[in-house]
Amino acid sequence: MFENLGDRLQNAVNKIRGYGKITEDNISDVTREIRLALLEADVNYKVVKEFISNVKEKSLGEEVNKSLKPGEQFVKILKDELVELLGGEKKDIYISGNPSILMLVGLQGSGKTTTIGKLALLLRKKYKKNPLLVACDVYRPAAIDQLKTIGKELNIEVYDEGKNNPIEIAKNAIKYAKEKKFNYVLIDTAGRLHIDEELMNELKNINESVNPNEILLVLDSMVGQDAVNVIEGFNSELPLTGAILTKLDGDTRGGAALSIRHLTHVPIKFVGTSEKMDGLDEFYPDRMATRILGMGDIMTMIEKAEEVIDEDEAKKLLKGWNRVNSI
Ligand SMILES: Nc1nc2c(ncn2[C@@H]2O[C@H](COP(=O)(O)OP(=O)(O)OP(=O)(O)O)[C@@H](O)[C@H]2O)c(=O)[nH]1
Ligand SMILES: [Mg+2]
Repeated sequence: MFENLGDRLQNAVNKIRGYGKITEDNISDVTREIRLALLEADVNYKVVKEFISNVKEKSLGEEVNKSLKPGEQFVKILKDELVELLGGEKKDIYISGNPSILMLVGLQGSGKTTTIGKLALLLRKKYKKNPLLVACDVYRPAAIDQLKTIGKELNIEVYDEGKNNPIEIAKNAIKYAKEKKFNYVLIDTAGRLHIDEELMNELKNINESVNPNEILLVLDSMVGQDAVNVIEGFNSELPLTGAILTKLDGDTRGGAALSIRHLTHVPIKFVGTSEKMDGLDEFYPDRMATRILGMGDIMTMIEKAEEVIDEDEAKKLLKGWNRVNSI
């Protein structure tokens, strides 16, 4: 993912690296290339327009940072704007409930059941949680068995009541989790080909009955631009706390990842990167931006320059402090 975008952005950036000065003239060539690269990566055109205008404005208006060459400063602005576009700070998953309750929702085949397993594994490994999986997809014939197989592979218990009412199952599962001291409950729900009223009502009822701390929408990144419509469809009915983009390992242009946050304000919390149970990463906007720009060497240089700036700032502060103290 993002390989093409990364290559094209790097080409654009290489051009500007050598410039001694950034002007309206020499920057427009480069921003045009960046704009095309983003559009080709399937980023929403409104998002692209705003992004380019921000980058332009900042790079022309920015105070000259003595430690960076103009081209490097441009790269820094580009990276910072990309981080913002991807959501800024990393948004953590809720972990402090006893039990914490999480529900995964999404269209059919988006990766909910697989992701439940991956999340449970991550919560156990990284956050030392004791998770319980709950089978609330009672419609697809093999859904319960699929979750049980995952549970068995990970040695994590699955709560199911066969084809009982999903709302009852969810409520009973929470009771069971409290009794048996599970501190994280992950609810798998049924998917549909399209967002329909029946599915939404069921999800709303589960939400009202168990009041989850997290409702995460699982999205297949292959849906591209349509991701925004899917999120809006779910978000107007359910208070989503985040999204998980799956199948980023596939042949996707990645534009959805870059458009979602800006257009819907729903943060991406995780990304799925393989079919395997360890194929789930927490989403760090900063790391993703660096990966997209693929410029380890430039980034290191920029970070060093920033440290120098910080030192300068610190010295200034210290001077002021000494002055105050000596009065
Ligand atoms: N390559 C890849 N495959 C994935 C990823 N996440 C899920 N899959 C695959 O996508 C397919 C569908 O996954 P499921 O977990 O069954 O999806 P679901 O949303 O539960 O589907 P329904 O219950 O039918 O709505 C499976 O073959 C998974 O192995 C991912 O991040 N990368
Ligand atoms: Mg499923």
